[in-house]
Amino acid sequence: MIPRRAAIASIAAITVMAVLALARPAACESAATTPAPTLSVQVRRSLAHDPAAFTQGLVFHQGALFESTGLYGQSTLRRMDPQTGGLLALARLPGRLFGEGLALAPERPGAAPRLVQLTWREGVILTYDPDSLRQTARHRLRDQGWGLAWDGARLYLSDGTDTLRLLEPRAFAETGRLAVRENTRPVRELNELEWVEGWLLANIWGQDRIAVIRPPGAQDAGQVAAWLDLAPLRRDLAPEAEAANGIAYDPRTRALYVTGKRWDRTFVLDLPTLLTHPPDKPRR
Ligand SMILES: [Ca+2]
Repeated sequence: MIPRRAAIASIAAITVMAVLALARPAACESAATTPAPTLSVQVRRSLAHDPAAFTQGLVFHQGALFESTGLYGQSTLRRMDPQTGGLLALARLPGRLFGEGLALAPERPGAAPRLVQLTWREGVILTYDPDSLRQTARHRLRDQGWGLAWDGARLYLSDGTDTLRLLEPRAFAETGRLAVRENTRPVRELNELEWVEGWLLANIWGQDRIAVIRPPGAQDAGQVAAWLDLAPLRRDLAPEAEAANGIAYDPRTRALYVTGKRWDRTFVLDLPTLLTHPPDKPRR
């Protein structure tokens, strides 16, 4: 026989469990259908950008902006002054290579970082000395290359799908994958990438917004936490400006540099508040 007090406690526990069981599907459904918030951006200043540059990659390193541009016969690697946007150095790619994503990554821990430039469909990754823009090596790339970012330990490569490939930095072998979702919806055509204070940022092909993605090791890895709205920047752009595609980050000034294909300006944005702290770790 169960004592009366224990019986009441059991009934109370069962009732709580039943309420939780009923509440859970509704909570999940709500979370699965709520879009990630769209955040407005604050423009700090803007600088000149070559309106002929078909931007595919942008990265900041030691006081300079580096850019990769695409199109056959027009692809380049550039170093620019981040104050004025003025061109400091330029290297041209062979006419049969279409330049794509760009990142700085050392071959091994402790080594000086070298520039790593993807090509679109040519199956080639090129590396360069960032000071001279002299090509130092050539590697094989499986499938297409779109965007590239370095988090200090591994590279993230986009290829136009909803899934990022994780690569080790020596021979660029694949070590993992990250499927990007907004709730349950796959986020396709991920393009230019940037690693910012523990978050992964991605342009989406043809859209004036940047996805803020929770990276591997964070809670809800692969989920879009927010969108950065770039649409208002169009007001200050020539009508010829094409897709937004170019994100770089200067951690010293906490500034985001954003530009796009054939944009005549590069915008320097304040770091959105969400990005001032790294994403949460998984709950235990
Ligand atoms: Ca970038």
